[in-house]
Amino acid sequence: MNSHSQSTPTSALSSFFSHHRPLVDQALSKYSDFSFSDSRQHLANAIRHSLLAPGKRIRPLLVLASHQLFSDQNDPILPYACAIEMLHTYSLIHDDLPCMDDDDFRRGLPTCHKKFGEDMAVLAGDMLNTYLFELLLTSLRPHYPSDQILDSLTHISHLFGIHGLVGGQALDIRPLPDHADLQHLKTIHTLKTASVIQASVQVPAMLLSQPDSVCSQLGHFAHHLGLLFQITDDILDVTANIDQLGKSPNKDHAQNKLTYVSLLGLEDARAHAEEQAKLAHSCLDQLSPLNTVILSEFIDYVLNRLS
Ligand code: GRG
Repeated sequence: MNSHSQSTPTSALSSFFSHHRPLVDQALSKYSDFSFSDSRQHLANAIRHSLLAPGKRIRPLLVLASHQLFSDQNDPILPYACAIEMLHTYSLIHDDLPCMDDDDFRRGLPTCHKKFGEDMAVLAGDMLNTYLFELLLTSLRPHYPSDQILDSLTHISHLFGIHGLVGGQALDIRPLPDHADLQHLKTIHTLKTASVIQASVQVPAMLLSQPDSVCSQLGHFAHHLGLLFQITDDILDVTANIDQLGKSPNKDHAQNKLTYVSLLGLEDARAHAEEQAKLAHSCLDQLSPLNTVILSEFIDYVLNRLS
């Protein structure tokens, strides 16, 4: 890691976080404010338990930072920022289930199935994964052209399915013994982790009708940031404690999982993180003269994060 290892973001990013995180949290609370007089309220409570738990909100904040490259308005893109957090939360709820990673704690709280039962946890994930599309279809139309909305929804449904998040998870939980190499690890995390970060960064530019060259350069940036995020996740699994992680540490090690640390060792994993950070910075350089200061500080924040 850099010699100035730190847990708090640097100055421009820290004021960006303190201004924008409450916007995301308030909007998430508004969009999940369901009220039923029957047992669906139990499901609504399960959804809010996981969605409003204190996550870092990295993906929705990336959505807002990317939108601000081209627009000074946050309100039109807030539903998309929330949709990405809903997608991410659904994946965490399902990943924590006994049939997958089997975790008891997440975001410093009992996991969804521990508090509400496995049945409700499955449904909470299902609901978030469906509801996010309803939210997007009902809230983006006044602000963005229909063609751009359709292209964006096509793009994200691809990134969230078998060619992205879900496919990466399948590869991760059913590893083939002869595939334990760096190339395979990169494939898993390009699909599982980087695809959601790519959706966060690229879609604001797509909705705002930016040229293909800009959208794809943002995609390259997000790919490297996503891999960086995963490498630091693997490092934190063996170096951080339960208070920093909000979940049990050493899970990957205990489950004998293929990770950057198990494959390369801690030192080489750190060198790989530095390399991905460098590549992400060089992608941003290609976006000149756009003001990429916040995205650039995001890279250093992810590289040096302690939670
Ligand atoms: C079940 C389809 C499906 C996918 C699961 C989320 C996931 C995919 C796996 C969890 C394990 C893991 C290490 C994923 C990659 C990194 C990741 C998503 C870490 C958690 O994200 P943070 O640190 O969490 O941003 P918070 O709680 O801060 O939002």
